[in-house]
Amino acid sequence: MRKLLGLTVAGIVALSSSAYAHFVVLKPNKDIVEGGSRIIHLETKFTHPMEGGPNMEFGIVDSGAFINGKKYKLKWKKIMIPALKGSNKKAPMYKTSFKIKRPGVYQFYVVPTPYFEPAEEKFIQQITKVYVETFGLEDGWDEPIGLKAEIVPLTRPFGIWEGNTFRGRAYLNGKPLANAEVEIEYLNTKGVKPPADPFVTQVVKTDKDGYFEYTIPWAGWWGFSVLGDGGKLKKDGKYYPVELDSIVWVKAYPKPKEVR
Ligand SMILES: [Cu+2]
Repeated sequence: MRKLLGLTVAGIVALSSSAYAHFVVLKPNKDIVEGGSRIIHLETKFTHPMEGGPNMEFGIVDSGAFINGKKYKLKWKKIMIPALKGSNKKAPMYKTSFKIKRPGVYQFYVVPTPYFEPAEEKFIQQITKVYVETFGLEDGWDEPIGLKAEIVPLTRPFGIWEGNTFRGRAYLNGKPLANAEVEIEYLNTKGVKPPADPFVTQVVKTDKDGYFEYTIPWAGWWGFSVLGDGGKLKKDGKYYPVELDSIVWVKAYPKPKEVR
């Protein structure tokens, strides 16, 4: 996925698995709707957000919009995009539109197909959520929606400034996930060049009760991915581990220029 500089793939993976952080990106065109159009546009990709690619193969097993215990289905349109800028190899992304039914906080989620990562000899499946607050009703963002792997925010996941601390609690099969790695990446729309590999993916860990926190350093969309154990899956007669992750995306707004 990146230049290996003469090291074997296994060696590279042992050195730095974090540099390979995969993320399902789930992004609405706005995180807050106060007026105007009642349509929210969403897109999803399976990629490496900070590095800007490559985009990888995936499908959608399940998805929806949750509000007050009610689930609305989403219908996705598949669009093939270059795996890397300018390459002939293609990977899918998906787009959908959702009409706001009533005011409140919508929790959008996607359950992708498990992806086999040959470099790590395992499957990766990332259940991903994003929140949209609509028409002034802010309640409900702190409620789980019953996903197999799920982050429940303790920081309200919309209306966030850069420099705010995002706090969440990770669950796997309904139980708090202790001592797990949390990978954090910026959706790099500004051409930010990390000074060294460890800057690509920020890493924190959950505590014994599944809590984690991270202070968002600059404005933009940020993804939080808690790594979990999803058992094993068979491929070509062999069993491989499944990394079952829970992801949340939040948008941080720039510090106002009056106070910079
Ligand atoms: Cu990849």
